[in-house]
Amino acid sequence: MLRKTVVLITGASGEIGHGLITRLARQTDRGIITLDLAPLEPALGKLVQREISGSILDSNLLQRVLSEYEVDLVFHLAALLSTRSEITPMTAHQVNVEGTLNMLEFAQHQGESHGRAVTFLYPSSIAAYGLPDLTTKGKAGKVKEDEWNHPITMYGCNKLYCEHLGDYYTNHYKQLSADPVSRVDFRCVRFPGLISAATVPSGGTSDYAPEMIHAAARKQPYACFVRPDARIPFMAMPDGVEALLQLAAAPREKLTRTAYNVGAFNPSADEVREVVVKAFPGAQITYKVDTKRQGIVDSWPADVNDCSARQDWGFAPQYNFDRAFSEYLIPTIRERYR
Ligand code: AKB
Repeated sequence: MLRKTVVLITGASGEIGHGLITRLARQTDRGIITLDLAPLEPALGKLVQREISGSILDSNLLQRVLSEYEVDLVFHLAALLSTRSEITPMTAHQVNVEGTLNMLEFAQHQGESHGRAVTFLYPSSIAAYGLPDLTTKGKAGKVKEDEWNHPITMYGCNKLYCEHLGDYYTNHYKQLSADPVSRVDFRCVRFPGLISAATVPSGGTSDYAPEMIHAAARKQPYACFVRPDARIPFMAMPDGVEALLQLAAAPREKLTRTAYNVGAFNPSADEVREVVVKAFPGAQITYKVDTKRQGIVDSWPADVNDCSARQDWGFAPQYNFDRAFSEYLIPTIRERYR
């Protein structure tokens, strides 16, 4: 029996999955299958060929997917984010590392079964960086991919290691065997904090910015857990989704790296607050700094150098700080809570 050729999205019911399914369903004629513990929103469920309920840690389930479908593109989005990972580091390691290893093996076996490389898209994060103190962060400026790779969080360690695992599967897989054949084409975007108008994040440390906006739109008070001057890069979700799709479509020979920084704007927490208060007059946003979560944000760069992504595969975000708020976040979020 012929297997159906499909795109597989893990962790599809999360924030990136939400945007990716909507956008991908418009552009691909291949079916989309999803794998997640949590169900998709009903409207998203209608856009996919099959919604599989289960875990990336379930090898039997992955075997069944392999026998039924010919997958040649994987978006492996399933992960525990940085704050949640600090609460349950062992679970984070299982999901973020062992889960990713399972998915890389799955991709290799898929590729072996149909004879082509499986393109494997992996969202890494600015959490892969770790700057030792604020003076260094201030001096570092736009951090390049190979600088400051000393993450201080479980999640950051998981992400950085999985970037290397992906590189191993693509470039060094079973290098001592007589005839090693890698069937995984691993490509990775290091995302800044992503801000979506459609979903509220959970479990991340960059969540203060999206939480501030969604709380103001819902007329709820919000106490921001970082200092007003805390600064990291952010990106509007449509640009994040576009980055994944662009990198997936890039000719392999153009790629000079495994992991690519992507950036868009990098406001301080107070600059976000100002724009939110202007859009939602009366918004009650105060500060109640959580020194431990602040420590994590302080270890992340204030900005990233994304020249390689721009040069190699034409990354060009559509939303700067002003446009992200005036044309995407504020109107869409306002509509959402009307
Ligand atoms: C988190 O805060 O954990 C994520 C990230 C920056 O990767 N949003």
